Amino acid sequence: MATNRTFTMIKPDAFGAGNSGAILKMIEEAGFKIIALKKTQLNEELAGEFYKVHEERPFYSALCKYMSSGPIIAAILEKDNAIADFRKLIGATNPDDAEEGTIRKLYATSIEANAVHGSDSDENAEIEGSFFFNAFEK
Ligand code: DGI
Repeated sequence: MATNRTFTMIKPDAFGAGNSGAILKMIEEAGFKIIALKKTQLNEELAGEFYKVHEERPFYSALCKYMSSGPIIAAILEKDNAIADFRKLIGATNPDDAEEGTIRKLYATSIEANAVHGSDSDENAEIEGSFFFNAFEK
């Protein structure tokens, strides 16, 4: 995957609340092009694999349960400076700390149910995108 790409998920809280359309609209209006997109649902094992880097953190088990608790939308996005610009658009991990107008400020309900995922590096964007999409889909 090119370095101008990032990977996102609309998490179970935001999907369940019917906010997927509004969030995708914000993403497109911010200049991101949708390269790949699917609705799916993780089970705990797959969520555990996706978040393996957090395996030692105290919230890991709760995070895996939460991320497999309902449908999600997974997407690969493209834009110049995609990683940094998308992290700015979604805001801080904890919605209490997120800036006004960010996706998490608008739609997240807690540090765990924080509406969206955004990759934190080019390398992780590639790994995470490939977790959900094969070579023909991206
Ligand atoms: O890159 P982020 O999603 O902003 O944050 P991260 O990579 O540090 O953590 C991944 C996810 O794990 C985050 O979106 C929500 C969850 N998380 C992070 N810190 C906490 C947490 N969940 C709980 N319950 N408590 C935490 O302190």
